[in-house]
Amino acid sequence: MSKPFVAILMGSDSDLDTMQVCIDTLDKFGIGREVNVLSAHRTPAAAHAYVQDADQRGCAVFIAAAGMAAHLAGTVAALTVKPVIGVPMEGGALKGKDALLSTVMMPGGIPVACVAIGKAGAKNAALLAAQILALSDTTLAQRLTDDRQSNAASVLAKNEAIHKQYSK
Ligand code: RP5
Repeated sequence: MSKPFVAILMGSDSDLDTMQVCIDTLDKFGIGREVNVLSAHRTPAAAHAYVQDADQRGCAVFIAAAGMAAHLAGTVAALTVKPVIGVPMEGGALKGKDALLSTVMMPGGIPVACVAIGKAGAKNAALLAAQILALSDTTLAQRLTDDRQSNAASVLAKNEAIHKQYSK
């Protein structure tokens, strides 16, 4: 059986700058990934074909990033029963609020796990995908636990430095 991987789809190459942190975070945990620019509106047939093919090849989690009228995550979710994480892009006249609502307000029956707008969401999408994969991978689960502890230690170190510098 092929190793499970994460499929990242983004609606435009203009989303890549935001989604780079998602790619980097998956790489940090050694998670296989495929990255695609495919749009629910501009390339619907190619998006449809890719999702069905990736699903059959062992994709474990789909991450779909799109801005404006962001229908990509919902479109992917309609085509698979694998978990789909939607990342609303921070752009356009409404600064991502349009994408947030388009991604999160799915009708009952077709779930999308929607994360935050922009880079925080892109990072969390990768971490959430890793947590899903870690349900059946104890090594990955331990790496996620270690990473969480190391992040907490770094915040506490910053607290100590700032506390010393600014407290009288
Ligand atoms: C969405 O429209 C894309 O995901 C992107 O966030 C936004 C703008 O796309 P471009 O006009 O920059 O290609 O479909």
